[in-house]
Amino acid sequence: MNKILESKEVRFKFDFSARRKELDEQKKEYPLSYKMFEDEIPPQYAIQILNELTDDEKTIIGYGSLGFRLPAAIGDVVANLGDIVVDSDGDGSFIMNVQELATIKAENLHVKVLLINNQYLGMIMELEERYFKANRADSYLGDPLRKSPIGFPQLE
Ligand SMILES: Cc1ncc(C[n+]2csc(CCOP(=O)(O)OP(=O)(O)O)c2C)c(N)n1
Ligand SMILES: [Mg+2]
Repeated sequence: MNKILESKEVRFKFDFSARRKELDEQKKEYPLSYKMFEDEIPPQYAIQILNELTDDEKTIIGYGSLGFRLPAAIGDVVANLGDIVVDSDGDGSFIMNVQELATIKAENLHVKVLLINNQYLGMIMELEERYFKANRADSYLGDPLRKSPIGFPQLE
């Protein structure tokens, strides 16, 4: 791989300033807003607090492919890309590669996890609500009988 990269003279550019500028403009145009529901923690609130508690430059989070973020966070720690590495993950995404907790333990890596545990493949549930009369197709992640919802351990 190294030889290929060298021979093709691939240049890695880590200058995200244009994208950051674009995002800053979008944030002004579409400021974050959400409802609070008594004891429930809206995911937007959790992410907002994460942003407040950490410095954007040093916190690495992932978007998009499920199952990607936990292993990606491991890679970030190993590559020493951030002082604080947070895997901010949905429960559906997290369980896709949950075995990597063993890697974190074995290698004693300082990966933090902010788990948005809503017991659902939430985006799928929204599509079911909108287009399929709320007919569920394995989007619920808990006990199918709903007697005892699954829980996640308190990770420290
Ligand atoms: C590897 C992969 N498989 C399927 C999808 C399609 N997909 C997008 S969001 C989603 C559900 C995500 O559930 P969760 O991680 O719990 O997040 P939530 O929407 O509940 O916040 C799925 C299945 C995807 N993005 N990546
Ligand atoms: Mg979820």
